[in-house]
Amino acid sequence: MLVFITGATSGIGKSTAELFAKHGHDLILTGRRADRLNNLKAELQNKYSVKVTVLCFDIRQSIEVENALHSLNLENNKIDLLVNNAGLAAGLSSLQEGKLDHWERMIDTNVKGLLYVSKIVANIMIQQKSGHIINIGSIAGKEVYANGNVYCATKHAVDALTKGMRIDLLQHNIKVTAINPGMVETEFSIVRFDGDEERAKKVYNGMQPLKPEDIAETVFWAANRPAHVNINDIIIMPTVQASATNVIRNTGA
Ligand code: NDP
Ligand code: 8X3
Repeated sequence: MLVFITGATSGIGKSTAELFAKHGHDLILTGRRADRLNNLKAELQNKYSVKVTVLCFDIRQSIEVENALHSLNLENNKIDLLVNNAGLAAGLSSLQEGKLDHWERMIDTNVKGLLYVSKIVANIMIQQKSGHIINIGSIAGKEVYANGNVYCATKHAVDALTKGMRIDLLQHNIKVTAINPGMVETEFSIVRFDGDEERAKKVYNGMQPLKPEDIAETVFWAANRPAHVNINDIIIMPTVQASATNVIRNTGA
């Protein structure tokens, strides 16, 4: 299998890359941090003898996405799986106090970036007459929570786009799946709070969040169902989380 994963420099994308490499699959990995991409490429190629291609680009820039994807030399290879994972939350504040820069980063990355990559890869898959697209959504795409406004809107957009893609690509034998995690400990909260690691740590205080490996295993499972089976939608949470905001914490009090 050839697996294309966006946002593979960290967290869920990186764990997913590691798991597919461990199972012998070749990879195309993307992100902005070239050093991390190159280190991961070297590590996975040495450890698992798979072929790893890295593409360094900012998913918000449609020209960068087009140039990077058109530079791919697929030869006789097919892209079997696209994992649309690159994404972020920026800020956690009321709409009236929100920062335009945060909103633009989230909308441009989570919605427009996902669209730029999906259009090109979907056309490759149409030529191949097969493929599978897995979108990493969120519980924030199923529920709205206080101060989550724009992040929740972008993940609701991912939910809608997943359904739209599934309908549009049905006639082309392309599966479309959404995997929607609750709390996963990655660099997500550090990015959300603009690098404030102390504040990020508090998000997971007294509770056991999911690990990025848990989501990687879910992606791997969904990608490895028989040809006639498509997994439409999964919500996956830590055992101590029941909804976006209902979390049991052991604070030691
Ligand atoms: P991380 O911050 O650990 O990873 C995010 C990845 O996205 C990085 O590889 C980053 O690469 C990439 N990325 C971000 N912005 C851009 C950009 N402009 N261009 C290219 N790549 C970009 O977070 P997670 O692993 O947690 O997040 C992965 C996905 O999971 C996101 O879509 C997130 O919304 C979703 N999610 C996360 C949850 C959580 O609790 N952690 C829960 C539910 C969903 P680089 O910085 O190198 O560009
Ligand atoms: C990330 C999960 O609850 O912070 O998508 O929105 S949450």
